[in-house]
Amino acid sequence: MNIKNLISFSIVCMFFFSTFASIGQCEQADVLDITVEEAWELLSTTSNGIQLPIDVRTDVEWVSKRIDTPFPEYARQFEKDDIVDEQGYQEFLELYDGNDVILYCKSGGRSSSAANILVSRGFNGTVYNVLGGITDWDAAGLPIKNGNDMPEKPHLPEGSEICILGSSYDFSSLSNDINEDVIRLGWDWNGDEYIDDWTDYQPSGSTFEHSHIWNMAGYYELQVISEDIVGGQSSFSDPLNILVDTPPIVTNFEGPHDGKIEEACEFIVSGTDADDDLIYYQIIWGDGTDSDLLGPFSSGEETTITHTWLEKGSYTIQVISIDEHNIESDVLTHSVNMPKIRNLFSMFSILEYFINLFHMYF
Ligand SMILES: [Ca+2]
Ligand SMILES: [Ca+2]
Ligand SMILES: [Ca+2]
Repeated sequence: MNIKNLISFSIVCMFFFSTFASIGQCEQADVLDITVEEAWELLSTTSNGIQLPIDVRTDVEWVSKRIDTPFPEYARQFEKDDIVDEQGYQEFLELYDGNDVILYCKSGGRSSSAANILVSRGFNGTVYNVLGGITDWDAAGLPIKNGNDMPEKPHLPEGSEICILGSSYDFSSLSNDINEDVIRLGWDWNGDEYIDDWTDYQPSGSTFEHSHIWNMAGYYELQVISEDIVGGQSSFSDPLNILVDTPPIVTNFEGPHDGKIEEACEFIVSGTDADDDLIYYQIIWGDGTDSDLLGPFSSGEETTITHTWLEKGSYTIQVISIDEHNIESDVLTHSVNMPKIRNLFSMFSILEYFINLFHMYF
């Protein structure tokens, strides 16, 4: 190998070395160790991004004492042993993948190993480890919460007490936590004390909203429960009693489409209600007058009603049915014509005049 070849070979070797070295660096675990003061700086404002502090200690340690940082960077718990476990790791990903997380424990040991597990498994987000853990945090005089009280019973839910089957309705409630912990509300839509939906965590005292669709008619007790981030649960709220019901349908409106003024026209109306509720009818005659509320009738029962128009013209009759819970049907329409002979005659005369004019000139 001459000098020139030797130099070329050396350059190629240096290139490969540097390339592999940099690939190696990219894959290298990259936990960022931070002091408690640096952690507080990150967690006391969102102007430097949102970081989620995660306590990796046991349930008992978590409940007895934890760091106190403001929403939305409030402390939450996920035990180190659960992060080690494959299923637990998947749960961790579902909650926090894509977020920057700050792990802490009592003095930094468990959080360091949990952080290294996350990074080695390719967790998508920056992983910080708090050196010295909650011990140093407390010693530095940073905010701490000790023990836990359960949140207060949530307010009676607000929302419609009569809901139409298959339609979406919004409900709201609120609850306070004496420790000012973030809380979430659990919604039990049918009073069986099984929580059907949880909201996301919000600060204590926030108004929580949730929508729901019932797919079976009947009476329901809607109640909510409040749970703080530490796991303390309130009792259930008082229930909001809700009737889920079906609107009636006007199935038939039978009668003439042509009539004479000052002569009564007779119509037959009937409707049904899937809940077998009693139903009423109201008819808007199109001439500025409405019928009285007719009824009550059983579902499917027919009734007869007459109306007399006093002026010539075309009228659109609107018929609605209302059930005993005041739920209205869709509108059914029926057109009636009270002939306008003279008007029609004059219209035809004008038309005839224009046709003759056309023939004269073209
Ligand atoms: Ca922040
Ligand atoms: Ca609490
Ligand atoms: Ca009904």
